[in-house]
Amino acid sequence: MKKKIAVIYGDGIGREVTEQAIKALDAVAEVYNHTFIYERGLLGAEAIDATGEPLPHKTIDIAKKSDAVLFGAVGDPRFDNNPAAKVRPEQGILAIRKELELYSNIRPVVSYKSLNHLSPLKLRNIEQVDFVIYRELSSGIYFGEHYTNNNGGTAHDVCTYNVHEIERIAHSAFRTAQQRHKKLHLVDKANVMETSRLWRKTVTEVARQYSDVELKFMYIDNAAMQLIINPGQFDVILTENLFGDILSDESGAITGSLGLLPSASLGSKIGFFEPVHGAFNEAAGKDIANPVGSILSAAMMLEFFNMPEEADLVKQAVSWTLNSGFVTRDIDSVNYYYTSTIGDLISDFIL
Ligand code: GGG
Repeated sequence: MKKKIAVIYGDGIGREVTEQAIKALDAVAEVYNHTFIYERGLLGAEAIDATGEPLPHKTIDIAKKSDAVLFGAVGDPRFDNNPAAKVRPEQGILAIRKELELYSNIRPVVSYKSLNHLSPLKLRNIEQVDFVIYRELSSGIYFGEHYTNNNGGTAHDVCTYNVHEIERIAHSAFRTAQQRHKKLHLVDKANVMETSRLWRKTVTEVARQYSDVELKFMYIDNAAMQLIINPGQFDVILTENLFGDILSDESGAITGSLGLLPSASLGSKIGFFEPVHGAFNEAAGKDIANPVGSILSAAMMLEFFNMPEEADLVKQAVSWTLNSGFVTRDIDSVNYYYTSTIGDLISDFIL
């Protein structure tokens, strides 16, 4: 099979982790006789430096002409607390999600027994967690109006949702729950927020079409605690944009490192694949970042290409590598391996 993949490194450690994912994809291509053609685009601070814009038109064109996008990370401290900055790198990632109509951000959280000692799982005698977060990606407070008035003394971030936006991701999440353990938690703040009450009403309606799935409601504050004390109760978590962003980073603590978590962002056409972690600029260029989140994102891309066997092989390679003690510095600060070494081990296993 032949596939065109847009590669966007973005900022910080984006380049070095994405290069390891490409190594894994190249190994898969060799074993299964596929052809993956890569084309590079710019986004984030790297794009602002080169063109003045966080998402140049050329990148949008490259992405739209591809079957999928493999993305690294966005963010650069030069733009933090800088009132003179007219654009921010993060505007690039929000804009490309809108351009590609990516509304469903899927973040699987699977723990590795050999890393349980790093997480609350050990303390609570929990052997393994395996759940998936469905984060709404194209609306909510991220895309509402952001403005100040009263001479900068008052700030506003507007959160808006409509029924259509909720329904489309709810259907995706329920379909996934049907193929898993048939449990879905809607996480919201319906005791306070009007948008959350619309989520409850709409999701309750959608649930009628999925009578085999058990639907439960949970407030975000409770969900944040339950993820630590009893993560095994979750199968599919469905939530809005901001809550999903926060809960998925928290889930990094459950697996032992945020660097392990992958994601897929899907909409009507193109798939967009990126690790959950951000740009971690302090580590950039040092070959110490964890490439597993990016490599597992490439595995999700293979699933999207309808290559389940290939995706499983990548996941097996990751499990073997971690369970054999080959880990990066975020997991073991004494006996650690470099980003590129982990990438080599994983691609060697695939080959
Ligand atoms: N690879 C994920 C990433 O770069 N995250 C940094 C970030 O600020 N993302 C904004 C968001 O995910 O909404």
